[in-house]
This record gives sequence, structure tokens and C-alpha cells, in this order.
Amino acid sequence: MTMTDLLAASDISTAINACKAKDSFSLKTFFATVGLSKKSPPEIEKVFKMLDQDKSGFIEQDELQLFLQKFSKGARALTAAETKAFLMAGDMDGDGKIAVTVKHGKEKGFATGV
Ligand SMILES: [Ca+2]
Repeated sequence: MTMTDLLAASDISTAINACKAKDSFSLKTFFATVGLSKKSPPEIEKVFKMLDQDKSGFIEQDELQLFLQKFSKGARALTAAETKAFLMAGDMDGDGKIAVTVKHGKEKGFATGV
């Protein structure tokens, strides 16, 4: 399973190119551009599982930093400010990480609620 199994490669490059400049990453814009906004929760869950490198069931800060690189190898890492904003958007229960599946905690809103 790779990102391009779920998302169009052209949409991914458009989304990556749109946030090339540091601190220009917007989660909402990225999700919309890459086509994730239109995906069903189970499909979004698959994407989040790919982001969960150590299979902990959560996206931790270090995994979030590499978010863009998971979509495109040549992409930049997120800045500390972007990572923090991402975490604040997704971390509904305040434990400092984002749950991957809808079964974990209260974070069922992340996949669909961005
Ligand atoms: Ca993890």
C-alpha cells in the first residue's frame, strides 16, 4: 500500500508544491488539494496507518514532522510551528499525539473533521 493507491499522484504533487515555502503548510488546504477531504473515514485511516511508522497506533510528533515526505520523498520536513499546529488540530484529547484509528480515544473527529 502506498499513497498513490489511494490518491492521484498529480494531486499529491500539486499539494506538495503548494506548501514548498516554510510555514506555508495548511492542513485543511493540503487535505483538500490531495483529495483526502473527499475520502471516506476508512480510506483516511489507511493513510494515517501509513504515517504511523512505528505502528504505535498514534501519529507522534516525529512522525508528523515527516508528514509531507510520506506523500513525496523529496518533500521537506514540517517546521516545528507547523508540526505544533498539526498536532493541535488533530490531538483532540490532549495527549500529544494523534490517534490513527477511529477506535482510539476521542479522536474520531480527526479523519473527518479537518
Ligand atoms: Ca507512531
